[in-house]
Amino acid sequence: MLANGFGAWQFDLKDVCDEVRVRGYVNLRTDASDAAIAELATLVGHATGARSFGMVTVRGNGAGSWLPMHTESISLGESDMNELFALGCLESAPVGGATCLYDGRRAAHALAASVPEVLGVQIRYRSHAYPGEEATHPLICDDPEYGLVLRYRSQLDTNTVVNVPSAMGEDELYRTVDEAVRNALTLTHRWREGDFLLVNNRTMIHAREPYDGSRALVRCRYDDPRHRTIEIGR
Ligand SMILES: O=C(O)CCC(=O)C(=O)O
Ligand SMILES: [Fe+2]
Repeated sequence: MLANGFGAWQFDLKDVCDEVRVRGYVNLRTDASDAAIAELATLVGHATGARSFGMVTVRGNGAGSWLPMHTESISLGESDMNELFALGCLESAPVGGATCLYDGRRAAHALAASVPEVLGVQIRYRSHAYPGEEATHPLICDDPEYGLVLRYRSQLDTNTVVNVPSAMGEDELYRTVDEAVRNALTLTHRWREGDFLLVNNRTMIHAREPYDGSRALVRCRYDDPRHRTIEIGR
């Protein structure tokens, strides 16, 4: 299917599905409005087989630090975690604010080879945003489609390492994993208004750079059990 109607931009929705599965992300373009982003999110959801998505505007005014690297919705269990999410740009920050994507497969393979004691590590994740929610994930997950891949969120008070490797303390564990993730940097996405960055949450880890000024993104989580704001017709 070829989708038209987003200015001069055209894309093949089959390519979008392949790109996001194989490469882990794809950037599309639309107008920088809630309505245009919702329309594109619906088309993409239809093509990728999603049943619904939830849309939230994430608006900020300056941030002096990184948003820590994470797998989206990691406080949900493996079967409920969003497979795909997208960020649509309403307003890009004047300075900084890039979203970085890291290849969780590359990080997992590197860790498994160089620090095999992390293979048994599990981390329990809770969330201030969703009190009561918690899920325990193996740090290195054997995904039926993608093989060894990282499920991860950097050190936070809502993380609990279930079994710290005896040879390393918790701080060293996080330092080691953070470094492996940074070494798997795949994309530094500098935003343009109207960008729609679709991300494979089963393979990619993401983070956000510090920034100055105002910045607004629409976050669409597909098949999110907590937000099914928009149902996608079949
Ligand atoms: O602002 C960004 O670039 C990413 C935001 C994000 O990761 C989130 O809200 O989960
Ligand atoms: Fe996120």
